[in-house]
Amino acid sequence: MSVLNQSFMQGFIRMCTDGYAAGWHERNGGNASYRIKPEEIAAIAPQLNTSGAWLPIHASVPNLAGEFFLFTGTGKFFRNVELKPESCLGILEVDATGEQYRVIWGFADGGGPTCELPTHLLNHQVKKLATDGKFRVVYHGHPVNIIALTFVLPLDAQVFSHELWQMMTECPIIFPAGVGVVPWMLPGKPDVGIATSKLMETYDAAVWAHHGIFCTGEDFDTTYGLLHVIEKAAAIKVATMSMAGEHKRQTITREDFLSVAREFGLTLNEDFLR
Ligand code: 2HA
Ligand code: ZN
Repeated sequence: MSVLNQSFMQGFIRMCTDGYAAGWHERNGGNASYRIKPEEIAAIAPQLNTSGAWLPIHASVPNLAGEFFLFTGTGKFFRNVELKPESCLGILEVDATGEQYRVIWGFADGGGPTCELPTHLLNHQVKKLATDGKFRVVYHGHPVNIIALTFVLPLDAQVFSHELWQMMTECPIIFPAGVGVVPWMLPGKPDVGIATSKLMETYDAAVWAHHGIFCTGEDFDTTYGLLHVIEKAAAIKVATMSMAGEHKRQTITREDFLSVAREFGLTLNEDFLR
């Protein structure tokens, strides 16, 4: 079966297409990656080309040595992923030291993986360790409302988590750890990757001030769904602030959150309930 017909490829393309339709990927905005399962790589092995050069990752990911990833490409538009997946996407192999990668499929018009490669791989490394290998997806988008909130709320995980949880009853069930917040940093560099991956030890999502958000998860549905839920909660926050600033006539209380936690067996960060 061709690489393009594999179910992981189809799921990845659908996530990109849906993210574009949702408005999170203007021009070449956003990027995504998936840690491919050994059996998925085995199924396409004859179609991979391992003659390419090893290139520096500019980050150290020894825990990902020998792993394979599907990535969106630098300068590629999510809008085009479904039409030209073999140009917009590529499969990478990480070397035995976790310092280098090579392209073994895709990027047919040249180019390579997203400039956020270090952040993606550092996040994968943290999540692989933290979830016993379960998490396989890292997804970055530029959703309007979450970005808007980074101009008016303090850039603080407590405030963002608390406010987003309050906007919809299901939020604490979907992201019980809350969300991390990275201050404005230069994108596409190892430093922002290190800062983000440090937060991923605690959270499944990290807001990037004045830029966007990174979400991680087990599969495409839950990772896409996490970004979707956070952005919807942010939209409700923006709507309430547009009507009444910081004023809330009523809201979900600390006791309400605690009863949700009891009912669903969640451990909510107590600091974020204040
Ligand atoms: O253009 O979103 O963060 C891709 C990006 C960089
Ligand atoms: Zn971005």
